[in-house]
Amino acid sequence: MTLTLYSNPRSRSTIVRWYLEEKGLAYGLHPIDLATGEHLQPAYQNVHPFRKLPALEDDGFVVWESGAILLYLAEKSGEITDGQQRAITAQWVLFANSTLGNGLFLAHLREKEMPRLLGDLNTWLDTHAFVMGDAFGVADVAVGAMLAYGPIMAGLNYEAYPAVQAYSQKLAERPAFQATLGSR
Ligand SMILES: N[C@@H](CCC(=O)N[C@@H](CS)C(=O)NCC(=O)O)C(=O)O
Repeated sequence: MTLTLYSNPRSRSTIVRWYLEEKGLAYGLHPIDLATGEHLQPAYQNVHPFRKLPALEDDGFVVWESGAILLYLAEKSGEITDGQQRAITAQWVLFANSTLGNGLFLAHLREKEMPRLLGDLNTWLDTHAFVMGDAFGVADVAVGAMLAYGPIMAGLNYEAYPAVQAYSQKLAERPAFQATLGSR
């Protein structure tokens, strides 16, 4: 076992677990207790200098930030194979973790940003089965996770955006989702 995910069910480590399960990669969990502040202790600061979850260790190599971890695993699993694909995948992962996440979860942005972002995403998904085309991939984990957290964390619903709602439902039916984010 070379991959160790520093995790807590109430953190974005669950997004990484979803992708690990999708790819069938063997991994171990190193649970970190957020409630007792275990992540704030010096031992964990040696892993993640900013003392946040998640972080991933691969045979002594450490990477943190959930989006960077997803991109690392997409390369490792062979999903990303060339530079342009890497750029477009990073585009969607960064969009999910910054633009979309902020628009959905930062209260001062939501009123202005959420209708526009979800409206445009709805238009995109009207003609794309998955965000990068016909095949499910890591970009769908990043975007799908933000959409899945919407109802859980902010009471959002996507009724006004039928293609977004259908996409989110389609992702939620995946066994790897149900074993991870869907059972949190
Ligand atoms: N943008 C970061 C967010 C990291 C983050 O804020 N993690 C939260 C859990 S989801 C955390 O560690 N919170 C504990 C704290 O800030 O003390 C990522 O995607 O990895």
